[in-house]
Order: sequence, then structure tokens, then C-alpha cells
Amino acid sequence: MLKSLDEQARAIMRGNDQGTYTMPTEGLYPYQWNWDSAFAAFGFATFDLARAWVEIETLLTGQWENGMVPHIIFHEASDGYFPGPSEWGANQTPQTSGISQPPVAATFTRAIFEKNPEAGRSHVEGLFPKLLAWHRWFIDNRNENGMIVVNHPWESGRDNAPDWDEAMENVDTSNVGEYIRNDTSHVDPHMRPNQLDYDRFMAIVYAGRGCGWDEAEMAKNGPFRVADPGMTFILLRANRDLLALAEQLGEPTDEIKGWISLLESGVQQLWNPAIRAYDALNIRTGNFAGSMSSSSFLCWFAGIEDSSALTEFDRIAAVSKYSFPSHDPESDRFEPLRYWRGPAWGIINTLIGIGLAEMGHHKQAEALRDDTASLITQSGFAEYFNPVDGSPAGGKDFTWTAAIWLAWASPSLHTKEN
Ligand code: 2M8
Repeated sequence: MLKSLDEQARAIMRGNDQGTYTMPTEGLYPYQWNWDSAFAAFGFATFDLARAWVEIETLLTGQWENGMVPHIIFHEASDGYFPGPSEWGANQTPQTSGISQPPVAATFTRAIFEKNPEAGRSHVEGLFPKLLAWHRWFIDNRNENGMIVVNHPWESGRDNAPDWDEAMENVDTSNVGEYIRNDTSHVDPHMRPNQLDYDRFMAIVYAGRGCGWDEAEMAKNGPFRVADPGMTFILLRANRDLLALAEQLGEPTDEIKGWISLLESGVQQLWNPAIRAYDALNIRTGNFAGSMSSSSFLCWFAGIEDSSALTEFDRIAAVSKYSFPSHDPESDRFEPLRYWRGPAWGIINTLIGIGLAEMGHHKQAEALRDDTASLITQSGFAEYFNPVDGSPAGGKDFTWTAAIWLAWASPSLHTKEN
């Protein structure tokens, strides 16, 4: 008998499960990635609550003394991925990369806790101070007047988005020697960042390694520093969830409330009237990227209402067979298969959809969920999808796509036939 999609999703998560953490997909990404793991925990919580807690707890074992939670934790050696621990030179145990990733962990910690507060309380007591320290690290090191900046496109999780094009042009690649990328041997190169992007990615890694990942130095002289609407909205939302957890635990709340006000006003500086969207802003030049990306539509997830954003959302949804493209399909920079320059991503649909529903935009939220379910039903649990024809792209049997199917997109969540 054919397995149901719910069963397939659980099997994918079990297959990628390394015991205490889940790799995004075999081959292409053989380690623990930060926001992938938080999504994995959200998915595990639908069928194995205890395993969900382990996923987030393992992620926090990679936390640095300064509070940063790195974007990759290299728990086990593998030569299948570039750049590995020695390129990063981060000098940590366990070995890690030197940058962070969007902090969705507090949001999913709260969601998992609320499924069973009694069983979750001791886990949240252990996690809370670590999540607090991580959020404080963002505020202390990545806050430019209430806008959250990324020091590397990889930190945003949206690696080759047009949001970074202008800032990437200024990255000097003369310190980058020969290297071999592994990603293009796993996946069609047309679905991946191009070679110049990779040279620049590596130039920024070597600059960070060169200064021992010194935050003050990178803030002042690092080759790349761009305020990211995605990161700002996600941290704002994560602070609201951290606040709810603090209240549950009887922990002080003033500091977190201060962060929420700071980001609520700070993110308004990212509104670019020229494109009627929240936009990335290059701190080095003061220029907007002029890029309408899917992260612009995380405003609702952050609890911010915006009628112009809703108009633009409706326009993009109307011209896209499958929502939601990672870049405006009416822009000349749109590329339907090239990674974060056009394809639709289930995890972003989930965050946008949760936000839309919470802010009362149920019609849009349901349409987004239906499109996500159609993409997965037709094309499987791919890393991302072509929004023009729905075809699968990137890695196969992908953890976060399986996770969001189970926790958000599966029709069985509404019909109750699991
Ligand atoms: C992608 O990024 C990694 C680098 O971190 C890569 O391409 O090698 C991004 O989609 C990122 O958001 C994601 O966390 C990671 C693993 O799925 O892959």
C-alpha cells in the first residue's frame, strides 16, 4: 500500500535523524543547521514531543560564550560539505561556523511548550537563559538603531537573495584561493548560487576567521553588513515568544519588552517607499537593495500590520501559480529555479502563513497553505520549488519541508484523519 504523505514526512524526519539532531538532507547538508533544527523540532512535536525537545537542546550545545548560536554545528566529521570546520576556524567545541542564523528557536520552543506545558516546563527552564543570551547577543552586536544586520548572506538563511547584490559587489575576493565546492556535485548548478557568489561568500568567511570572529571588528571593518528585514522581523517575533515564556516562568520581562519596542520602531526604517516593501539596507553605503523578497512579508509574523504590504502580497500571489516566490516574479532579477532568487520555500510560506492568520488575513493564509500542500503533494518533500510550474528543486527528502508539512501544511491537521 502507498504510504500517506504524513507517513512519508515522518519517515523522512526519522531517516535524517542522527539521534540528537537532524540533518537537513543527506549528502548536501550533513550537519546540524540552526533554523533547520528549530523547524525540525516543530515537526517532531507532532509525533514525538520528547524528540522535539532534544533537537532544540542539542542546537543550544553549540552556543558560544558570548551567546551566539552558530548557523552550523559540525558534530561529526564529514568531507561532503564545503566550507567545513577548518575554513571557519572558529575554535569551538563542538566545532561550529562563525555566524548565526534566523532565531526561530524561541518561537518553536513556545509552540512545543504549549502542546504540553507540564512535560515542557523543565525543558523550557533549561532553554530560557540560553535563548535569552542569544537574543541579547543580537541586540548587543547586530543591532543598528533597531534594525538587525547580517554579517554574511548565509546568516540570513536566504543565501543568494537579490537583497545582497549591491553589498556583495563591494566584497573583495583577492584573499580567496582555489577551493572545491561540493554543493554543485549534489544539485544541478542552475539551482545553486553562482561561482562569483561563492567566491564572495568565502571572502567574508576568511575575513571573519582572520579577525577571530571579533564582533566589534566585523561591525567596524567587516566586508559585509546589511540590515535584513527577515532577521529583524524574525527576532521581533521571537522576542514576543520569549516574553510569553518569561511570563510563564516568572522571569523578569523588562529587558525583553525593551527589545520589542526597539525593533518595532527600528524595522520601520526598512520600509522602502520606492518599492512599497520592507527592504534590505546596506549599512556601509546607506543604500536600499530595491529588492522585494519574501522576507518583506514576514511583517505579520512579527505582529506588524501593513496594508501596502498586503496589496503587494495579493499582486504577487495573483501572478504566481504557486505561492510564495522568494523574489518578486515581476522583477527582472527573478529566477524561478535559482535558490533564494525566485523559488518558493515551504518554511517561509509557513512563517508568512502563521503571521497572516494571526493578523486576521485568513483568505491569504489559507491560499498559501493550499499552495504549499499542492507543491508537496505534486513534487514531494523537496528543499524548494519552482513557483511557475511547481517542479521540485534542490535537495530531496528534506527535513524542514517534511516538518512544515506535519506541523502546518498537511490537510490532515484540519480533517483530523491522521
Ligand atoms: C542553505 O544554506 C547553506 C549555508 O548555510 C548552503 O547553501 O550551504 C540555506 O537555504 C539555509 O537557509 C539553510 O539553513 C541551509 C540548510 O538547509 O541551506
